[in-house]
Amino acid sequence: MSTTDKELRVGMVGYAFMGAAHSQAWRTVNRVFDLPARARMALICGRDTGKVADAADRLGWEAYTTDWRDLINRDDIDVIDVCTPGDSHAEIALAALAAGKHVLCEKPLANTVEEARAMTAAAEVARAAGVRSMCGFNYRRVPAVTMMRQLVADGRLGVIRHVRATYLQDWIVDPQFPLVWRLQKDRAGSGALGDIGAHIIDLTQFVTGQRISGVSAVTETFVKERPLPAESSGLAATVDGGTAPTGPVTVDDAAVFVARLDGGALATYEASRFATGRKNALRVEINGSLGSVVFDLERLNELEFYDATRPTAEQGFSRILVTEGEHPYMSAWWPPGHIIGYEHSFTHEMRDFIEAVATGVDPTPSFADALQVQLVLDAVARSAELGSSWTEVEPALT
Ligand code: SOE
Repeated sequence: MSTTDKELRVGMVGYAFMGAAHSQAWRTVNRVFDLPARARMALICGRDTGKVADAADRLGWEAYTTDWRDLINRDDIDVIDVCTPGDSHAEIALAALAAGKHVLCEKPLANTVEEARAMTAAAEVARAAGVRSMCGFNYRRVPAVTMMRQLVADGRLGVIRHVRATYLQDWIVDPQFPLVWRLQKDRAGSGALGDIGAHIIDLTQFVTGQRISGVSAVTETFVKERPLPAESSGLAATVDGGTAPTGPVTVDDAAVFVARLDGGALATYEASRFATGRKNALRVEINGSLGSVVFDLERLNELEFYDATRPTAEQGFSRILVTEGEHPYMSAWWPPGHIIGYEHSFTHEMRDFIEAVATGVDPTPSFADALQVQLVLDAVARSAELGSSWTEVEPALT
C-alpha cells in the first residue's frame, strides 16, 4: 500500500519471540499504512548459523549474519532493531548510535540504570545528527490504550486519584520449568519486575502523563532452584529427563508495590509469573474525579468507561468498542467493528517509528522515557531489599 520509494534498510538482532513479533510487524507495516518510507528487511543476526538461517527464511529477511557488528559496520543498513536479552542492549545500541544508525530497542531499555543513562546520553548526542532512537513498549500502541491516554488528556476523567495496574502470567508456576535466561539476573536484569512490570510502569505513566515519584515494594522468588534447560527459545524450554543439573533463580518471581505519582495520584502495581490461570493478563484501571477507565489486554479491543458527569440515572460503566475508523490506527485495518490482536501493537510501533525517522521527528517512547521506567525498576528493587522502605524515584531529565 506504500506509495514511496524511500527505503529504511533494517538490520535486526535476535530471532526468538520478540524477533518474530518484530519481523511480523516489519513485514506488514507498509502493506497496511501509507508511510513516507518503506521498511526493507535487509539483514537478521543471531549467533547460531543454522537457527538464524532458518529464521531469516521463515520470518522474511533477505540475508543473515552471526555477528551483530556486521550490521553496524555496513553502510547499507539504516536501522538497528535490538531484540536480544537485556544484557546486550546497551553494547549493541551504543555501537549502533555511534555508527549513525537509528535504533529501536526492546524493553526494558537495559539491565541497569547506569546502562540506561549511557544509552540515553548517547541517544541525545546522536539526535543532534538526526539519528533517532525509541524503546519498544508496544502496548502504548494498542488503540484502546492510545485512546485511554486521550481521554485522560482531554480531561474526561478529571483529576486522577487512583491507578491500579496488574500484569499477571503463570508460565513458570511449575518448579520443574527450566532456568531460562529470563530467570537469570545477569541476562535479564530482573524477573517479573523488569519483564512485565516494566510494561505497566510505562503504560500508566504514558496514559496519565504523570511520573512515578516514589515506591514501597515487596518482591519474592518462590522457586529458588530450577533445572538447567537443554533447549530454550522465547518462553518455551525443555530439560534432559530427570537428570538435569539445577541452578539458582537470581531474579524475582513476583513484585508488588505501592506508588505515588507526581500529579497526586496513588497507585498499586502487581507483576507476577505465578498467577495460576493468568496467561498474559495486563489490566489497568484509572479513577478520576469525573470518571474511570479500564483496559484489559485480554479484551484489547475494548475500554470500560464510567462518565460521572452523565445524569445519575444513566450512570454506569459502558463498553466502548475501539474498532471504528475514528479510533487510533484503526482506519488502516478492517471495516468498522472488526477486531485486531496482540501483533498489531508491534505493527503500530513500526508505523510510528518509520514515520518519525522519515520525517525527522523524535519517536516516543524515547530512551529518556525508558530510563524513567528503569529508575522505577531500580527504586522498586532497592525498596524491596530494604524491607519495603519508601524510596523516591528521581526524574530522568532534570
Ligand atoms: C514474557 O514474559 C513476555 O513475552 C514479555 O517479555 C513481553 O514483553 C510481553 O509482551 C509478554 O510477555
